[in-house]
Amino acid sequence: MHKDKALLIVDVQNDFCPGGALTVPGGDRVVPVLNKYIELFATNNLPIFASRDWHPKITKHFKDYGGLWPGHCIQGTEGARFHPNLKLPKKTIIVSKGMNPEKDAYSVFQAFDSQGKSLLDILKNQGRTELYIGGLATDYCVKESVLDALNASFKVKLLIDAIRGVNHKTSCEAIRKMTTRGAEEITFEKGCKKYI
Ligand code: VGL
Ligand code: ZN
Repeated sequence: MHKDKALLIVDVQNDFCPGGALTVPGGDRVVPVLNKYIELFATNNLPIFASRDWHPKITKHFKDYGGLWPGHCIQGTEGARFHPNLKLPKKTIIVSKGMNPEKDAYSVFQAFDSQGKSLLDILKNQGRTELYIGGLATDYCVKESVLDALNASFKVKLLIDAIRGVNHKTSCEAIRKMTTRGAEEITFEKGCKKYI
């Protein structure tokens, strides 16, 4: 049965796409590919989760307050919205992270839904054991999310055709680390359709 699977779309938000405050090169190119995964999961009645970076205006995550990054994905702004071409179904479960002004939070396992439930609790309640993970950015949120998923004993399929990184070298290193730890690389054409 397929019921153990879920799609997890990481941070496909305007600020991480060209023209955004923290552009990931080619970030928007994951959108049409993710739309194919979305359609496949939706037609098979499998759950779709979308995480978003959801920062307060003032946070230690931002350069101005001691962190690494220019301001991005500030709650309620256009930059924090999902890319307009990402076709998320109404049933998509949206989880938000990065709200604590004192802490960085890259992994989706630090994200919560609108009722304050953690992603891990939701997945466990639903009995999901296998996560298909894609989105932005390969070398930060995708990497930390995949490693946390593996540590929590999920099987992970890394959607290699639907991720993009901030930096080429660190993205290559991230992919190596994720696969070494047990994530399996798949593409939509090779690997996805055959399983679902
Ligand atoms: C991310 C840098 C800063 C990400 C979030 O979603 O990968 N990267 N905040
Ligand atoms: Zn952030």
